[in-house]
Amino acid sequence: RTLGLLTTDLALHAPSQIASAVKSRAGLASASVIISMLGQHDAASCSAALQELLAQRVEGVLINVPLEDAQAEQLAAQVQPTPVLFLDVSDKAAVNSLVFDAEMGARLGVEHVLSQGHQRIALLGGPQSSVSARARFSGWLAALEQAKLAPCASEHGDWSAASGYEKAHLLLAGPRLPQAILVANDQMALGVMRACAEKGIDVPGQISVVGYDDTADSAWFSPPLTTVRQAFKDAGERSVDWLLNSTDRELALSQIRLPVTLIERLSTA
Ligand code: IPT
Repeated sequence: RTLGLLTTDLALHAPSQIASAVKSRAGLASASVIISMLGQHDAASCSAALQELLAQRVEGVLINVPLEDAQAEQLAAQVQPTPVLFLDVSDKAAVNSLVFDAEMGARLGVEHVLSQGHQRIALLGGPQSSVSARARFSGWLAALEQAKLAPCASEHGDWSAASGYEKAHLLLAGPRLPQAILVANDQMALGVMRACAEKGIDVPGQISVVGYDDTADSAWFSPPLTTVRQAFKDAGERSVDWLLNSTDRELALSQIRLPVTLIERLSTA
C-alpha cells in the first residue's frame, strides 16, 4: 500500500516532525509513503505536485501545506475519488481536515502570561500567507481584548529563527521593553531569545517568552522554552490511520480538531 504526503518546507521543524510520524506509522502498517515537498504554495504548483503523486497510484493523500479554503476545496476535487486529508486549513474549508485548535493555543499563551502579572505584551506572528499563523494571531488579539488589553507591539516573521531574531530587534527597540513576547513558533522564539541575550536582556527576568509547537529541541533551548504543544506525532499517526482505515472515512465530511496544551518551562516567570 502506498500513501502520498504533500508537504511544505521540511527544513522547518514542525512539518518535518509530522512527516517523520507519518512515515513511521505507515511503516508499522507496511505502507510506504511518497513525500513530495513544495517550494511554493500557489495553486498551480500544488496541483502539479498532486498530479504527480496520483500518477504514482497512491491510495490516499495527506496535504500539509497552508491553503486558503477555496484552494483546498479545488485540490480536494482534483484528487477525487482518492481520499485526502488536509492538515493546514481553516475549519471553514469544506474538506476533510485534521488540525490543531489555534484559538485554544493562542488563549493558553495569553492566559499564561497574564497569570504571571504581565500586561505589556508583544506579539510575533508567523507569515500572513499562512492560515494557521493568522488564526494564532487573531486568537491572541481576541484573548487580549477579553482582558481589555492590546499588544504593545507586533511583528510578523516567516517561521525561521533568523526572522525571529530580526523581528525581535524591532520589538525590543521601543523606549519600554515588553514584559512578555508571544511567538507563533519555537524556531522564531529561538531567534528572539538570541536577540535578548545579545542585548543583555534577561529571559525570563526581564521578558517572558512563550513559543508555539513544542518541537523536539524546545526543551533544550536556553532557558528551556515555555510553549504551546502541538502533538505532531499524534497528528501524524491519526492522519495515517484515517487514510488507511476505510470505516473511519464513511462520513461525508470529517473535520477533526485536536486540542493543544501549554508546556511550562523556564522562559516565563
Ligand atoms: C506549523 C508550525 O506551527 C510552524 O512552526 C511552521 O512550521 C508551519 O507549520 C509550517 O507551515 S504547524 C501546521 C500543521 C499548522
